[in-house]
Amino acid sequence: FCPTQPGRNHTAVISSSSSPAVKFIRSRVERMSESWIWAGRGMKPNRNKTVSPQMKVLLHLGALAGDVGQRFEAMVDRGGPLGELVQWADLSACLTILGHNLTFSTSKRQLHRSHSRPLTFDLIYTDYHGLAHLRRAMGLAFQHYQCRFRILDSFGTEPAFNLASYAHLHGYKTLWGSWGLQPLQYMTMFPHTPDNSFLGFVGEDAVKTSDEFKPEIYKKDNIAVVYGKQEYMWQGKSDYLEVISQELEIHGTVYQPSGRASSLPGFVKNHGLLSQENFLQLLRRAKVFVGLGFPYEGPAPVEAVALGCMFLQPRFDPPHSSHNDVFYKGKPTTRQITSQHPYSERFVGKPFVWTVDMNNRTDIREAVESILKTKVKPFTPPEFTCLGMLERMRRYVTHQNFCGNSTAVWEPEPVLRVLLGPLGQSCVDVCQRSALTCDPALFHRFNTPDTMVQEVNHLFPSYSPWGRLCGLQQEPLLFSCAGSDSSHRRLCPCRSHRE
Ligand code: U2F
Repeated sequence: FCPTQPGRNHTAVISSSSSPAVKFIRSRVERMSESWIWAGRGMKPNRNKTVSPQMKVLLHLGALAGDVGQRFEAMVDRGGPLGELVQWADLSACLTILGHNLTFSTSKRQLHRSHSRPLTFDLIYTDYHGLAHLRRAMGLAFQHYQCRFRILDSFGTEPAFNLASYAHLHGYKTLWGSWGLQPLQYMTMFPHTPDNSFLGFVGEDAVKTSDEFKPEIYKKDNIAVVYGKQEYMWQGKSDYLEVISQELEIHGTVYQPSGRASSLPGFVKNHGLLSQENFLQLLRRAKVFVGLGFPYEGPAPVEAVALGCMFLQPRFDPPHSSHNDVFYKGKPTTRQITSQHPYSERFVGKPFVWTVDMNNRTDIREAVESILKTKVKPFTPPEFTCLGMLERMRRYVTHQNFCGNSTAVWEPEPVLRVLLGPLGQSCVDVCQRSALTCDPALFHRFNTPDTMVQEVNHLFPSYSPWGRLCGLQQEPLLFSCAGSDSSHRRLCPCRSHRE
């Protein structure tokens, strides 16, 4: 099962295999195995033609362990979040294809067993819950070995929240942050900020293992599938759905507890929560996938577009953020969420993604009419294909080394363009406006103590027009592409990138 590096041994220790979460992961990996193998065979050899060393990797799924795990497991078959499981499944398939040796752990107890004792691994992928388990299991060694950790962190952790002392002093203390890791050790579900590493998942269609497009598989009925596995997500959305129902038959996949009457609008054809395979089958028949505003930033819209649907979703004006939204409150990010799925809105866009004012019937109706006049082919952004994920993970595993003194700079070193942004803009925005990307590993090239004052401040290096002061960053852990405020003009390390 290892086309890229034949002859290598793999042991994937999958425990508690009867748990609903592990079952979900296992069935996803099995369903997609052909696509993974096919993509593995299609990978170009490493630039320098060397075989990268086989790593001993521990995957510790902290969210499935202990009391938190019991609550998570209980929700898997009742409409609870599955996005994280999608990522774990794809990460384990991807690392297997790359030839690494995996051990899978889903309980605190397993961390004390000899086959999964953390100290014996080159790399440890875990999540925020798992970090706490590892600290307990590793004792004093935790500090020493933390450079080997990689944290699956869907929504991201910005540098200002990561450094405990700084977060405490400046009001960035949250429930999750403050571990003081390198910001690139946090791996996100979408490319939120280049301060973190973008892990992603695979959205492509497993049926399409070769490049040819088979239109007969995607024969569309006049139906819309609504995004929302639990009833509460539908509350207050009837008017919006009613407008859509004038043109399309509305289908749902909402978990329905037995013996309880449904509160969904009468025009909805509810299938109940479906297995992932059946859910994807339904999307294959649908013209539109309809976002209700929650859940935020999940995998389903990418899957829908990959299966030839258009995604219709609400715009958030004002944007949602940790300041005004209970879900983001306490998350270590200052991101402003402009719609249910900002990645799709920004990077995919029309004709695949339509973002509307949910309270404006004319806006909704016009979007639906335009959608019905539009034909799209299944589309998967390259970064969400098996091949894209394999290439990205190979580069991370080979080049990201947080254990030495070196900062992770890609080879060959990119050309740096230093841009001075306007007040209030982050370096993510400043670089993006010039079709470049911010690279936090390049801050050190111009953050040199010539004439500038030095300070510990996640907005530095920057220029403040009021005091006419240039400021340098003193603490490398606070180099931040994401930081912005209205009194600093950020000085940004931008470089070109592959679209
Ligand atoms: C996100 O979690 P969710 O689980 O709500 O994310 P979704 O985008 O809804 O989908 C996760 C998977 O569930 C599958 C579907 C997706 O791959 O194919 N599925 C299914 O198997 N059966 C069905 O009937 C319907 C969908 C996000 F990922 C998390 O990080 C967040 O915590 C959560 C809340 O924002 O949203």
